[in-house]
Amino acid sequence: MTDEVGVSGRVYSCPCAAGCGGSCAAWNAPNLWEKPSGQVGEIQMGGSECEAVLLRFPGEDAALLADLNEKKLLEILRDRYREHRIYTYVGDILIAVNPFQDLPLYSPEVSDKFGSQPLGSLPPHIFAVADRAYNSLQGNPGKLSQNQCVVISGDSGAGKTESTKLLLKHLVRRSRGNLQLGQQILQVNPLLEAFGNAQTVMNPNSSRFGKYIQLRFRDGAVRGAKINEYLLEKSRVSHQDPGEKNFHIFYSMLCGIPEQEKQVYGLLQPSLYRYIGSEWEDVESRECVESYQRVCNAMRMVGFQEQEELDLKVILSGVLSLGNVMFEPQENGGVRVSPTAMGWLKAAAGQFGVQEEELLSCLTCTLSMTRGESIRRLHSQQQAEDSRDSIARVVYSRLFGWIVCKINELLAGDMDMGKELQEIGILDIFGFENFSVNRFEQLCINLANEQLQNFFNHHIFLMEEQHYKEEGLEREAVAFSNNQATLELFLARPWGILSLLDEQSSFPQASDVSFVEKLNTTYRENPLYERGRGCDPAFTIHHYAGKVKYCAEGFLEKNRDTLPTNINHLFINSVTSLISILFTANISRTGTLTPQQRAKVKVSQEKGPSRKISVGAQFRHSLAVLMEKMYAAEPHFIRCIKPNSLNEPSLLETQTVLNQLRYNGLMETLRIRRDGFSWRPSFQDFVRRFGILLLTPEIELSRESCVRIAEKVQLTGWHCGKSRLFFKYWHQDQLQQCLVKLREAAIVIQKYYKGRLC
Ligand code: AD9
Ligand code: MG
Repeated sequence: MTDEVGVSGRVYSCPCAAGCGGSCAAWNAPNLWEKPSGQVGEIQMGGSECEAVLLRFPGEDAALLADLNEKKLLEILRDRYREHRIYTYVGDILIAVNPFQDLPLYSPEVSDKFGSQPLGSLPPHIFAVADRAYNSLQGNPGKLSQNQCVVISGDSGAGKTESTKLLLKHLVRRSRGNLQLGQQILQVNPLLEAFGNAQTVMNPNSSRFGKYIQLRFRDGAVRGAKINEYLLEKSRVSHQDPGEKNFHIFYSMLCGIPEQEKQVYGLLQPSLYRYIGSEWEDVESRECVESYQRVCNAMRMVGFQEQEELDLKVILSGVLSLGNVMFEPQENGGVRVSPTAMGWLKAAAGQFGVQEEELLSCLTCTLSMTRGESIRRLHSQQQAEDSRDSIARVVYSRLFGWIVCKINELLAGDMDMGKELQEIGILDIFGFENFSVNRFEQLCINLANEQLQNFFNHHIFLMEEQHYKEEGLEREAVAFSNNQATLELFLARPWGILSLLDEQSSFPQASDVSFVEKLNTTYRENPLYERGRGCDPAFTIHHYAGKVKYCAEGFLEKNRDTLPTNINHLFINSVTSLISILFTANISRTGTLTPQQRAKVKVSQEKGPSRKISVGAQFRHSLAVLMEKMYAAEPHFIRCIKPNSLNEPSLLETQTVLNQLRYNGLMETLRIRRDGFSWRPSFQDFVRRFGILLLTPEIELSRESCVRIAEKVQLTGWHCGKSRLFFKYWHQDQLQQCLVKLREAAIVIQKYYKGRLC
């Protein structure tokens, strides 16, 4: 007999130790002997001996283990990972360690098994999280149903997007509503990934946008879905760091479109395009062709009309052509298009459906109105190149927005307004980023992660306190490393980083340097801020996940996101109807444009530009809307862990994992378990398990019995709530030892009497 927290395959003996063959009362008494991870698990009777072999692996819920520390958690994860057990719970949080290989864990049979078994009766799994959300959506007795949200977080390449797909797959299968809609929800993914994902140094299929997918249900059946997208990394269109690539769609289009068809879109040799760059040669693969086919199928399924599909490819070709337009300085201080690049300008204008001269004018000069007079300022070479790249980026990002609109139209399903829908939201947002050079994009991404960490803290700690309150326990608030101050550093008005950035962005004379100077003076005393060293404008922020140094070059421009003047006007009047739609103000609400809408837009254009909202302000707003939704829902957390930086299967690097456990709050969660009252058995469960310690044949399953037991074994520092007891993790050990001693005494007595009888 062992009381050690178990190991899979270990033989456990019945405490009676008398060869009862599994028929005695002790064997059948639940929880009389410690079973690994405190769960009954699957056990197999072991022959004539009264033994059981534990089939379930231990540590499935790390929070239930005594003596919890990061070393132990790491060991558990490593041992489980070795056995391809990639999922582990820490309380109600699921840890998912990326296997980097296909495991037979997600078949329809497994999905059905999860759907049909009681929660908690099967090993940790992502499907179980989906089931928990789905069941909670239906409401429990005495509890109203509430919208649910699943928050998936982790480093780049940790498996967030794969987890999202698995959740969707299981939910769609379980809900068995509109089958066609269910399939469509799953099938739009190749389209989203083709336009929104790219190869990075961290992940060959990295999502370069965040998304919140809302699955809508009525009577348990899925009735519709909506995708909200955040912060597409549009700078990637015109610039990729070494080892990185542009968005997948460019490569799959270039190798997927048959040669003879390419001229329809004006597409040339892939290696000629600057925006594709030197990374071309290794991408011409069958996989690329297949992915192009998947994208085309998805477009048809989403309901793209033939003309729209054609326009879309022409516009993408236009982006590539525009990228090749080069400039050279002229004596008058302005620029002209290099003679060798004139063909590219012509091609881009044709592909965008606009006049070549007008496009040229948008690239080479700025027009402004002063006292009714139109003033023309010539661009420098740098300004002309910036204009070119910003047009390419805006076209691409609007195209992406339009695709998401089309997808949402399709997935809106049959949601009639009569009856309210319930919702499960799944958040797959880019992980915390800390590169050698961190730009404005990283600042926004890391702010989103701060916000999520704050949400996580709020939920975990608030729940803890709420639980104590409900049970009538007076307790001091649990201490935790609160990142509220960091969030305020970003979001406070009027002195937060985003506000100061907006303020500086509105001054025409301000620069990235003056912005950083402003930060330096404002946050002189702030321990979360460090001024940058060296001559480049830079600053460092202490994030919950570590310090990040931001290079402030380009911050103001990216925040302003200025478009060359007249580009809106030019594109709205394009003969390529999709371009015209993309530059219409209400693109975010509808994917198509009626002639009336077109006329209305023209009028508003003539009235002059409306006040433009900065990128930072837009992001702040969408984050606030998202958080509002999430705070109103019941959350479920999945923490994805990247086991190694090489993206290799069966390799778990201790330090890599430890860093992630530390900064994504898991160690903190373990600490709450340790410092708080992590073990909270109900009165009944406690008496059933430890009542034998009172050595009385009949014992009531009551509060009084609990108190008697605890007093008998001289426990200190525990509390009694209204329906349950509150123990520290080590109390369980103490009680367990008492049981062991009792058992040993029983064995001695049995032997003694056996000997006497013989
Ligand atoms: V990023 O922040 O978008 O750069 P993610 O989304 O966290 O990142 P992703 O889901 O793309 O990572 O996973 C990276 C790769 O890990 C995938 O392309 C798969 O090859 C691999 N992966 C992730 N999860 C699983 C899994 N459950 N089973 C098998 C997986 N492979
Ligand atoms: Mg992803």
